[in-house]
Amino acid sequence: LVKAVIFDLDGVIVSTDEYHYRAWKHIADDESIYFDREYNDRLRGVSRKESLDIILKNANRSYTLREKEELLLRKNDLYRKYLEELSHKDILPYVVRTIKMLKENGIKIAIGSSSKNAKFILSKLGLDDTFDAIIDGTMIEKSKPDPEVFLSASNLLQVNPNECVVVEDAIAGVESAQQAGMQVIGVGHAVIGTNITYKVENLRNIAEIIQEITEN
Ligand code: B16
Ligand code: MG
Repeated sequence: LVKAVIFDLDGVIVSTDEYHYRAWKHIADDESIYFDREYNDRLRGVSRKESLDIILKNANRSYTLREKEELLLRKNDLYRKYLEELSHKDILPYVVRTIKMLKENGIKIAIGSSSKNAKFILSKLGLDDTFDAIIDGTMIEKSKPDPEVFLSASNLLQVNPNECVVVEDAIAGVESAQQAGMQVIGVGHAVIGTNITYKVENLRNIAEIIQEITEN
């Protein structure tokens, strides 16, 4: 039985993954560190701090804690500038329809994001009052692939993990959901190599997939 669907935010509800990429690319270029879209896929679902550590693996010198703090601030400032421009029209295709369908069927919905900017993004999209629960990067100790974010969401919803379905675009997020004992629907190119049953390009057929999971 499916009683709740927990959505990842960046890359599932909205294409902020592209803005993360541009902001990190800017930082990497300034520091003369190699960075491309393939590297960016490794940052999906991973916290800001851990993302920087992954990027700095390509640097030819080491960075002090203070320098790292400064880079993190700069990256977030750049990223927030992109976020300022967000509005309802940036919600990805089929998202609004999916949310409506789930609500009509009495299925609870939540957000499970590693981002500390999640609430700001949701308000920009006009989705602040849409979800039954929101767990974001400010509320967790361990980022994806740790299951904490999704377990906290199911806890807040008061739904058993095995009755939750997670919708994710990141390998780290898929692992997180699997460790939480939840079903996963993978979205987009980054999860193609994972061993999950359901992989989609967008949320178009989510209703049918949830129906299938319910019947199994
Ligand atoms: P912030 P999600 C994640 O969000 C992003 O996928 C990841 O790229 C980012 O580093 C992380 O949030 C932290 O974001 O810098 O805004 O705190 O996909 O879990 O919704
Ligand atoms: Mg994501």
